[in-house]
Amino acid sequence: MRSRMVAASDTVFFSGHTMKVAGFFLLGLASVFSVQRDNFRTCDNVGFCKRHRALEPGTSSYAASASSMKLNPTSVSLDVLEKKSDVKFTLTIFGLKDNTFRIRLEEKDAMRKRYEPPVGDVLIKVPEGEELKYNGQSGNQLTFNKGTSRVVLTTEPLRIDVYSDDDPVISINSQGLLKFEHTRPKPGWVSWLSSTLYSWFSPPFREAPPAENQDEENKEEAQEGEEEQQKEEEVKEEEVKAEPEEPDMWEETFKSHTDSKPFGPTSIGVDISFPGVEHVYGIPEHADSLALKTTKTTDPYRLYNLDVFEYDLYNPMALYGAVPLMLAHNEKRTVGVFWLNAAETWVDISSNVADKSIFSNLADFVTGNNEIPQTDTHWFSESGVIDVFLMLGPGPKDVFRQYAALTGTTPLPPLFSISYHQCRWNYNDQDDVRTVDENFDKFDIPYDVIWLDIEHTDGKRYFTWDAAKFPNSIEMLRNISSKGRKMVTIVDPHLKRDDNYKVFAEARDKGLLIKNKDGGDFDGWCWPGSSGWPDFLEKHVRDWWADKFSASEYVGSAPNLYVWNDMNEPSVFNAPEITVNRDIKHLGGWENREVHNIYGMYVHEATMDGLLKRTNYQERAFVLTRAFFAGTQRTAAVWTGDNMGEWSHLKISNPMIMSLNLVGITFSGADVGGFFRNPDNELVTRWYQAGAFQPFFRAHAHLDTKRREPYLLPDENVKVIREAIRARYTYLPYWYTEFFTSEKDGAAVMRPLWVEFPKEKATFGIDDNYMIGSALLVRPVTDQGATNANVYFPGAGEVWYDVETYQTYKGQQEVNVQAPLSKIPVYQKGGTIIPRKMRPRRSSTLMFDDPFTLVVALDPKQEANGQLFIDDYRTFKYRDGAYGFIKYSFTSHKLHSNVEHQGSGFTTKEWLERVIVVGLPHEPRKVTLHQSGQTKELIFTYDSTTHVLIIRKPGVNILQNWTISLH
Ligand code: NBV
Repeated sequence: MRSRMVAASDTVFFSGHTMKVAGFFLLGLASVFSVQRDNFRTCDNVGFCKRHRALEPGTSSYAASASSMKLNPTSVSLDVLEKKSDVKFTLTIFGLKDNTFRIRLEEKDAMRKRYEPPVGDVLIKVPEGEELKYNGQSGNQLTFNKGTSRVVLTTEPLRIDVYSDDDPVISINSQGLLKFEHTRPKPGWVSWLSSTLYSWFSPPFREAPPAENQDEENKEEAQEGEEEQQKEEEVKEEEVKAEPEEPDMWEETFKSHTDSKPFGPTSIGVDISFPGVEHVYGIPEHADSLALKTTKTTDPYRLYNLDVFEYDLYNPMALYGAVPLMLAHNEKRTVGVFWLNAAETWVDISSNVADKSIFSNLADFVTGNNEIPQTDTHWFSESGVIDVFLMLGPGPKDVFRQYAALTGTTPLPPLFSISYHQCRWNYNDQDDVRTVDENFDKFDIPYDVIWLDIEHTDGKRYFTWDAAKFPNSIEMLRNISSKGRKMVTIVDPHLKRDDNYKVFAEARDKGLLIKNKDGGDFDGWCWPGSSGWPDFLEKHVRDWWADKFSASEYVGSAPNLYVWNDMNEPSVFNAPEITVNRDIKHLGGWENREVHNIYGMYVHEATMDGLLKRTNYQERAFVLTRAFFAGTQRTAAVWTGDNMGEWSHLKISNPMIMSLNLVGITFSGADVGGFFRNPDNELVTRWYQAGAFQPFFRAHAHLDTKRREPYLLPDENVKVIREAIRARYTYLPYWYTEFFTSEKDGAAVMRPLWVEFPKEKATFGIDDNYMIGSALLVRPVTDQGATNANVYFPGAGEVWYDVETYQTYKGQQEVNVQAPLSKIPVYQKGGTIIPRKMRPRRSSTLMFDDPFTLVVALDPKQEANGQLFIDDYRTFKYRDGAYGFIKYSFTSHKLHSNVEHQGSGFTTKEWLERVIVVGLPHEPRKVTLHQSGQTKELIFTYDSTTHVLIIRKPGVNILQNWTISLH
């Protein structure tokens, strides 16, 4: 049984636990575990989705005028005319640094400004231009060159083709699906006037506002003005040729909610094709396979930040976050398309290969066999402008770098945050926290962070504590801090409407809350009951929020307390689709429909700023967010929300997290164990094994679930889970180094195999094997009762080593390996060197000074390379150079340590306690260490069956140059 909250007229939300809020009734319902689909709109009941989807490929009615061309050193702009309506647009093509183009299409004489995320918020800066050379006109085609790429613009019908080294790689509007719903007066002057008056109160409008208080005389003038305006409108209606109006253009109703749409239809859309490509990826967040599917028989993939309760798998429904970035990949090349738009967006995908297999008869299929594959995508958003970045790779890591140059990277997380997190809704009180903390020690299981969910507050008033349950939070925080541990508390963005709740009262009094369509403070329902939401789009509101995390404002907090932002889509129980109404107003005058997908990012950004402020930006911090957008990676880690304790959800966690990694959100994970339901011991155990090898590693569970802290399981499971968590800790130096390099180059940390083996077609559709960095291959077991697993070992000529047994596997083959419950199939690639720390401790902080083990896995040429980044594991001093970066190479029987960077007086106590050389065919006679002109003989053991050499106690400080020779 579980409970469900329903409004009188409308099912609004499942609370999942018993609570009573005025106006709502709680019903106990028998369990039917799947999403309540009718809470969410499908394309069929979204006006603009229907309108764009109904377009048939064909000739575009848009034409560019070559004579209007304005050439600039790094860009070109032209007038574009939509011929049915005579509406004019401006098309601009920008050449950008590093094999990137930008294409913008804006309405020329728009009645109302359209929202674009301010530079600095999504784009980290104005992207750097690069020379775009005009190469002349031939017929109706204009060509522009940049490096080895070129853009061919066909003026009529408008079409843009992008070539890389003479190969066509991206084509825009080749199917003629471009549709830009221009701003227009509402049909009928009365409603036009009312929408205009309405518009006068909002900054984004072009028209100057009228005098504030019209007196009687002015009224007459106003009337005349109205008549004039009416005439103007008639003229305009003549100028702008009549387009068929559809009923949902000026108002839309979903369930009991009516969207007033004062500005009418404003959507934009266009088709983008990838010739030669069969596989496209990205555009999270969806609970779907990594390689995106054709949407011929489903809805398009939807991007609209939503709190979807008990989400279903393998479908294109929207989830909590949105990143409109797609990667298209084939054996030759990877390209990326970033659709910079914060409004609701849908993406249709069709493929001449996939769709053929769905629809065609056998004959078609056979005759079509030789066709070049092509994936066609169709993007449309409810508002905004068309602003598309084309990143031409040519490799996956080039696209990561190109996208990182636009939206930034994940800053190096503090070490504790990539360690293990123990969460639950809820740890009930201080005693509970103490008991959990002690049990981890008693059972020798490391953990770094314990989390508190909403029940820890005084009546869901964030930044407060329930005084009866947490009478002395400072003492509690001090206790865990003595073992280097931290706490995370939840801070949601809804503020209880309670005059005595300081945070709310302040927000209201200072006018910081989002408004309803009529201008009053928006009042919605969430955990605390009637609530208000700060308008995080405004910098001054974010600054105000950030200050709430100071020690004096967040009473009972301490420096080792970090924060979790949930419900920041935002989730509103009694509003359409469980989020704010589209026509609510932000303080800058924007409607939520224009900015919806970016709101959550501003919430976590302000939270991160608050945490950093506490130490005057000296110590790094940690924030977890549920809602996200392009740029989220800069200030928060992401988790995949309310999954279920089911095998299928364990399985999908891998492609979902990989998908986030592909779009720069490298620090991401899923609730270990599954949020809803009671997973059995086997599932919990397998989930720990998977989570230990995913970037963000946190166990979490719903309030109504049975306790499942790892030590509560039967001995057999505790043992396996302990090993999995410990394995995570041994690999922390490797994770940390990967996060450091990813901060620089934006590379995915958890990578699909094709990122490392881009030419190997067999990897393109693989969801369940992945790489961490370029050295570790992981294949978590995600099937109930499985004692074997199929592992795909990529790379012709590569050799892979089982990290526990050192058994070897050749590349480019699938092998069914033994995987009993105790086994996590993890393999190190021959040719790599991985730094580890093998001494089990209670938390990562206690490992700061621990010695390293280097695992040298030799390739068939008996060579290997690796690297290690070290710093103080917690501050920003590494940005001033206070860190060590060491390169390792093994060649000609010698292992070299080469300190590439040691700066700003950085030193460390860490040292080298062991070197394991794997794949060494013969036992050496002697092993010596050479350092600063001195030679020392080292003790070692060699196993001739596994071909593993273990060299003991080189004893050197880790930040030194030395050579170990095998004789
Ligand atoms: O705050 C309660 C939960 C939280 O535990 C979970 O992780 C979030 O995704 N929260 C959602 C609200 C309600 C869930 C039914």
